Amino acid sequence: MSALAETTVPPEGVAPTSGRNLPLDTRFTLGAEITPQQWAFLDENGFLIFDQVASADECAGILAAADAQAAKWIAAGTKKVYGIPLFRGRGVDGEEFIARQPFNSVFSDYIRDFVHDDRFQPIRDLIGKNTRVGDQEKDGVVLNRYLNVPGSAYPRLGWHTDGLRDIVYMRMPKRMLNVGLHFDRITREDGGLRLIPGSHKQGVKGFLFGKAYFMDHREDPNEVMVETKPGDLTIHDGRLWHRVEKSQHTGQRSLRRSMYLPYLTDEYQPKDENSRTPPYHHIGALVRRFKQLRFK
Ligand SMILES: O=C(O)CCC(=O)C(=O)O
Ligand SMILES: [Fe+2]
Repeated sequence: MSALAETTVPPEGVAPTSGRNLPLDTRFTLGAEITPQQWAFLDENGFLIFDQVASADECAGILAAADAQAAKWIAAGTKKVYGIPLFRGRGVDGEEFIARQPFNSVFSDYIRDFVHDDRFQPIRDLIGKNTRVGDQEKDGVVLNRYLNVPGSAYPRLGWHTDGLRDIVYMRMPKRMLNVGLHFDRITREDGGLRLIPGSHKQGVKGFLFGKAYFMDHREDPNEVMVETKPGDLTIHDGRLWHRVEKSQHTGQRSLRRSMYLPYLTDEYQPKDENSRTPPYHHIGALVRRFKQLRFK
């Protein structure tokens, strides 16, 4: 897999072996630095869970800001922002609902300040030197709202790696870690994030053909469910296979929200009103339209 991503580099002078055999549901604490144990766990398993990195007030502030922006875009009939489609579906009462909302840190100072906060510096250092927040690049800071209701655009998300997107952007993926903030208490019955530990080390063939991208929703014997509390932060390697399972509940009780923070190291490529829609979003939009037709 060396052609697809640089390997992680351990902190200087450290032989990080002690994190390799920890239980897969280990919850770490984010401090001023990534510890050798955390580094080793990430290298071995391809992910890390940090316990409650955001406070309840911060979670509420972020969601309030994103919801206010969503209401504006719904009222204005906005379909795309900087070329990226808003995934629009139905909410709990059949109302218009944005399931995947890009560029949140451009439209809210609160979210912008949060994602630029110093507490994320250790994570930025883990990704690379001179890591920046891609506020206005790729899809920006993305908020996902999963809901299990008729007509939902996004009750679940099939197996994928995030690195494939870079291939679709027509270049080799850089080392990429996906950093996700979680807003809801999620246990197995609530669906949520499932991932295959160690699958980031599978080689190019596994990365490309390990599963049918986004089509396959089946449970994997090696998958791990990631339980979250509001404010938890997860990191996963861009080559790791993961999916989001549908909630066993319906309606408001099924709501799950996650926000992904793009920390980037590659060439600066800001987007604006004239940016084109990347090809994979055209395909995604067709698939969502097809699924929604079945509910009509
Ligand atoms: O909602 C999540 O936690 C995962 C989302 C995801 O995998 C993605 O958007 O690529
Ligand atoms: Fe993903």
